[in-house]
Amino acid sequence: MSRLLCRRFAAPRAALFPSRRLPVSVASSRSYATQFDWEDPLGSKNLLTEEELAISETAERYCQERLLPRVLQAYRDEHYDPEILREMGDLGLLGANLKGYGCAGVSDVAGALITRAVERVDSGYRSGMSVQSSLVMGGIYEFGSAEQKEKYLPEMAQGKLLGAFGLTEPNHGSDPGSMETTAREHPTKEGYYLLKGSKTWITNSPIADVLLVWAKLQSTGKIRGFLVDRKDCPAGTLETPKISNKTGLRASITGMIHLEDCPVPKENMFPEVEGLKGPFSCLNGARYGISLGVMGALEDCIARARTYALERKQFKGNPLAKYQLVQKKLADAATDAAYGTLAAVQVGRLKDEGKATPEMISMVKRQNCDRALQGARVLQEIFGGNAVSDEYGIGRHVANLYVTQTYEGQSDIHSLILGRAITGVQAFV
Ligand code: TGC
Ligand code: FAD
Repeated sequence: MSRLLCRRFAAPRAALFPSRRLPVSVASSRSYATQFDWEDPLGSKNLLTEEELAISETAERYCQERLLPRVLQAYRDEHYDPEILREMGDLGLLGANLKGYGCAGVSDVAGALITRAVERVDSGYRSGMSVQSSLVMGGIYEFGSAEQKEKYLPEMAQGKLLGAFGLTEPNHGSDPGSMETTAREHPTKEGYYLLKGSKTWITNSPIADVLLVWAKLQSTGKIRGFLVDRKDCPAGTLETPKISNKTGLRASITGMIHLEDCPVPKENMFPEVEGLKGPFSCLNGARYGISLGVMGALEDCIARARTYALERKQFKGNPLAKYQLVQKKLADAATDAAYGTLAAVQVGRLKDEGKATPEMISMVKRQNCDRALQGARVLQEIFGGNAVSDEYGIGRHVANLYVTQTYEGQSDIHSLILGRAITGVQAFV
């Protein structure tokens, strides 16, 4: 019999069937925490290790002290400062859950706590980091040759080499399997492929030193991953124009990738992985990071709306916070943030133990992005006309969260992934 069961059977009858007069010891063992923490309503901190709490605090401090003061102007100017990735590298925040190559080797949960800290400030800053850490470094770590890992990972971990991940094309977003970008054997230069095609909506592409481009090998028709090293591309074979005038994610930099028979050495191709398994495996890590990341954005919306509701007075000098409809908006959003956080931590724990499935990640990515966007949109109402001023920050989160719901698999696409897993019936074809 387990010790837990022994204790239960040995318990006094009154403990199992409590009367009105409970013994003091039983009453105190069933007592409640006195203080409800509106910033962590379901006590998710209790699920974290000391190390994870310390990492989270370091990341939160950096983000609040160094990123928050820059974001308003960066968003207005649609400017991304690559120095940010170098600062993150100095703190060990890049590729933090990878082991070796100068990476911190922390848990997946800790890695996601970093994304939450960054996204509390701005989803665009988190985007720049996710692409570097999960999509490019994660891809090289999982599928790169020993030489590719040695060559790229240490400098990427320091933010000295910047990465971009090129999967989406102008004609193929949700359906990357139909991509048109190709790689063919160089007709005259042995050991080289020529890459041809266009990618669009690519985070970091205008500033990236190394672009992980997914292309179909002409000889086999199979998708392969290529590390396109900008410094080695002859003039006119690689262009990465910036996409300007975005309505969301303006503090990140987004662009296209045009490849015009760009020569790439064979040793820059991922040696083994073929097909969509390659890019989708990279996406598992990034989608997981987003699931906790967007909870940071929602929490920031809650904090901002709560402060505003307490300070703004309408009708007989009452703060908005006194009104029931306003309280319900805050209660709904806080509940979504608390549930979403617990779910993301649980999936991260399973991921750390090798027990997570891609469908679990689809579930938390979809749910948390949807609830964060919905919550932010409703909380925006509390600000009335002032929501339209960028200085209140809420409109920026709403615009950003639309993008998080769209990229890395739009929410309806994740519904179909889940629907397929539940029914066994494929909805995509
Ligand atoms: P499907 O038949 O489902 O799968 C093809 C092959 O891929 C394997 N696979 C996975 N492997 C690992 N992890 C996953 N999550 C995987 N999902 C699928 C699968 O086992 C199969 O392998 P094999 O060996 O049998 O060939 O392929 P499909 O074409 O039917 O896929 C449909 C669908 C809708 C699920 C898929 O195309 C999809 O997820 N579409 C969404 C596209 C997307 O997420 N794009 C993201 C672009 S990158 C980006 O947005 C970065 S933003 C970054 C930032 O700024 O933060
Ligand atoms: P579409 O595929 O055209 O879909 C449009 C709508 O139709 C969506 O709502 C979708 O859910 C729906 N739809 C499509 N197919 C179906 C179906 N079968 N059933 C039901 N509904 C369907 N990509 C990269 O590769 N790398 C990046 O770094 C990157 N960064 C990005 C940064 C930003 C700011 C943005 C906006 C996008 C980025 N993307 C990136 C691209 C992103 O992943 C795609 O936008 C996304 O996958 C959706 O593709 P799409 O825009 O072509 O939409």
